[in-house]
Amino acid sequence: MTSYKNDGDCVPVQSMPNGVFIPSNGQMNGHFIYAGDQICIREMPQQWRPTKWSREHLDCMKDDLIRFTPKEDPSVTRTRILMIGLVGAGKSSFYNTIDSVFRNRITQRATCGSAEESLTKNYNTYAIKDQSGTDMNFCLCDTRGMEELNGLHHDDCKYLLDGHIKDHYEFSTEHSVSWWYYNGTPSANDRVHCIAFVIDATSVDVLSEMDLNKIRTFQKLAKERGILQTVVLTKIDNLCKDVKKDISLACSSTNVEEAVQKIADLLGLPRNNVFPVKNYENETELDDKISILALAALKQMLFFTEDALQKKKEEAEHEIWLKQPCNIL
Ligand SMILES: Nc1nc2c(ncn2[C@@H]2O[C@H](COP(=O)(O)OP(=O)(O)OP(=O)(O)O)[C@@H](O)[C@H]2O)c(=O)[nH]1
Ligand SMILES: [Mg+2]
Repeated sequence: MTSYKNDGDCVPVQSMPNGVFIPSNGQMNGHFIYAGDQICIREMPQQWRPTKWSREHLDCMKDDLIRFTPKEDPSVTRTRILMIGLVGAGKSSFYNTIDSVFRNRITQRATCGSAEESLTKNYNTYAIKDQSGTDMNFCLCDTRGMEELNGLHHDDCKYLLDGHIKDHYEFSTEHSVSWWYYNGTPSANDRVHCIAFVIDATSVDVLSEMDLNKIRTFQKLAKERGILQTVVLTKIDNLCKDVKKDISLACSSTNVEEAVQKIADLLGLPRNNVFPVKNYENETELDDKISILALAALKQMLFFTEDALQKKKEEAEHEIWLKQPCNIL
């Protein structure tokens, strides 16, 4: 057992994965900080969203996702998550981040980068494979970013949610989907079950009314269809210097907490539908903390989608019950 100097006191340290220590009295969690050439220990602030940062927790989430099967609606065998957001928000990078975690290396299947216009032009459905090469029971759908003046065509928004748009369709701001890419008989699996609004955390304070209205158009359509709405709040590393250095501080950073609260208020969603993440973008090696935030977001989205499907089923059953002649007064 080692001990380190903590404001004059010697704190016995039990374990130190990635600079995090658990003192033997178990009463305090902390981080090493470097003051000049001295190592000190700073107490870890209270987390506003309690999160575990261990490798065991990461492996556990991976297993949960590999085993995940939608159960609430028997006709749905693969949960479809649609990523919607402004240009450069990090939609394609979020898919790459999830794919990287399961492939055990940094991957770049979806093209990402910075440009004035959206780099992603097509509708791309990405299945994610487990380590045996089998597709898991969820998919992430990437879309063209909504530009300042041009959004997705209004009809395409509805068609997307209802599963009418075939994979690889190239979005146009001028016209809606052509018959070639139109699926006239979508299955339950083709329909969208969860929307992830992908939003750059540093843009939350400066989102224009025009941008918000584009998001709200989708929200209205999602609400009419009982589709779950969530937010993936990206680039939290650019929100706070401490978080950039150590992603595990995301859940104790007041900057991140405020951004989560703000976007939840703007979109009228519960705070726990907002998931702060940092995508893999500069890294060449996996980092457990980045992976933990991404998988926590995905896992919660899938579980909440199950709840939304259950609610929809109950509402449909109630509708049928109401229509029975003996129940009409
Ligand atoms: N620092 C940081 N950069 C990020 C993060 N996520 C994405 N980026 C960078 O942001 C830029 C845009 O990311 P993309 O994933 O291409 O964004 P997009 O939403 O798919 O953009 P379009 O397809 O053009 O609409 C890229 O340069 C990414 O490397 C993040 O969490 N942190
Ligand atoms: Mg993209």
